[in-house]
Amino acid sequence: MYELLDFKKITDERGNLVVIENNKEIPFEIQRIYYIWGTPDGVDRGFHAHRQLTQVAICLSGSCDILFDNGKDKKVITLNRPNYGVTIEPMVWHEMRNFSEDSIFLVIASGKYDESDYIRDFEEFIKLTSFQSE
Ligand code: T46
Repeated sequence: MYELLDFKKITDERGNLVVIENNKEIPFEIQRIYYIWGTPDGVDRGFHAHRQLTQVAICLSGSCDILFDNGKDKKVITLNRPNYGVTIEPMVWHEMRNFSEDSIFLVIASGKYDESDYIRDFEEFIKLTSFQSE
């Protein structure tokens, strides 16, 4: 449903540095980066799946939880280190919750923004997942 990524830290007396390159630390060609911060307390985001887009999310500062749902199983993971990432795969419903006040949520995406790639209706998502007919 997702892959956890533990980016290599280059640490010396000046602090830490993480390197992210196309098709290396990130398992695709990077087309877009966006980031989210200033999420008010108690506000959740996401609530959609992507048809084709693959992404990697990193909480550069602070923490947040992501709920993943593939139509059959649900998992919640916490991102709370700037050297940890998680893939957001196509056809996985995701909801971001519990953003800390200092959170900076960075997303690296395999494609340009395309609203037609979003499935924002949960019932439609469930219909489109093959698990429903099992
Ligand atoms: C995702 C999760 C993790 C754009 O115009 N261009 C963009 O590249 C993006 C990402 C968004 N927008 C517009 C679309 C909406 O009018 O910005 C507005 C907020 O987007 P949205 O409500 O989709 O934001 P989130 O936080 O619910 O979801 C975002 C990404 O959109 C989504 O792809 O997987 O973060």
